[in-house]
Amino acid sequence: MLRSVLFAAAVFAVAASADPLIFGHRGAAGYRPEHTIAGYKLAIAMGADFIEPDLVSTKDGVLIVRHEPNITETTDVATHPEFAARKTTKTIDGEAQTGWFADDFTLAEIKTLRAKERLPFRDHSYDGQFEIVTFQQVIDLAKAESAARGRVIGVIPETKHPSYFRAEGLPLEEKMLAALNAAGWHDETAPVIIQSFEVGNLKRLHAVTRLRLIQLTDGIAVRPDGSIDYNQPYDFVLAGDKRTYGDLLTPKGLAEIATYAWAIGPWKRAIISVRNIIKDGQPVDLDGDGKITEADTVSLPPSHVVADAHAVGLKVMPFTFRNECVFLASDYGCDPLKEYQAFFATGVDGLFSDSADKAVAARSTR
Ligand SMILES: [Ca+2]
Repeated sequence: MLRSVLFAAAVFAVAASADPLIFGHRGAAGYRPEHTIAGYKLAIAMGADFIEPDLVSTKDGVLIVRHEPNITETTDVATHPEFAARKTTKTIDGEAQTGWFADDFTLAEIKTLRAKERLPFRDHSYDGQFEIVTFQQVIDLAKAESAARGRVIGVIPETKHPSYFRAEGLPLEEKMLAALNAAGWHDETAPVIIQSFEVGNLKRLHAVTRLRLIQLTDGIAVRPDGSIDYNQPYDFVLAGDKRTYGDLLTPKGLAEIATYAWAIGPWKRAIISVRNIIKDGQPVDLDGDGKITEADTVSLPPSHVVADAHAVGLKVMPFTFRNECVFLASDYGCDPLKEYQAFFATGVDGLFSDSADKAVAARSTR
């Protein structure tokens, strides 16, 4: 009797919970070059609730959407002879990188470039077709698509390398907030969530805006046994704070995040990790393709992160979900719907997907 009552209560709780939000990661990065209007439009057409612009600054202080200051891999800049002399080496968050950087180009110069697909195994037929867009263009698109479709399309911008850009004299946060406020978005009722892998800039944003904030947490790698090797927020490195993202995901760390953020956006391996099968001291190539990828892993039981975050009032929205078999643990049998369903079952409140169509399809079968 008691058991059946508990079961009924559990069913009610699941039925009453809100649908997890689907974020179109960099647009529809599984199908179109990332951070392009075409990609964002496709994500919206596929049912994404929010579109995700990553923010970096041009030399003249305009926010454009790119995943990193280094635009070498995602634009055709290397094929422009007039910019050959701009190739340089910079240190970003402690890492030396060589290439072309958004903060060495004016917006007018950026507008002469075209986007290209980053990953070699994805569709390159759209390379060279789409311009690099500003944050304002993404806001305008979300508004226009919301009006045209009669449903609200949210925007979930990420401040990329905020300490780096502030040190360069091109801080992101003030301009981002000004653009969001000018769009009429001021508080937690707005279809806006602001992301950062750094902590300090989110705390400063919390002091000046009521817009929702999401603390991203990263990791370097999954060890063969499924434990995670965690790195640090870069502002912690600069401040001499020794804590890692793993520390932020403890109950104590989550309680601190809850003082300034609405949600966490963890690397998905903090929620469901994976491990290799070890034979003779080596990981077994389960799919026999000659390479060790996530396809050669098996999933571990979910961690306590979702429950611990919910216990302090934080939503949980992990990244990144992708269709390709090399990104899917072997127990999903190369069916991305099974991965989404496994994560939805942990109680996550949203997720970042390169392929919003699959995420929406999986959500509809919850
Ligand atoms: Ca393999």
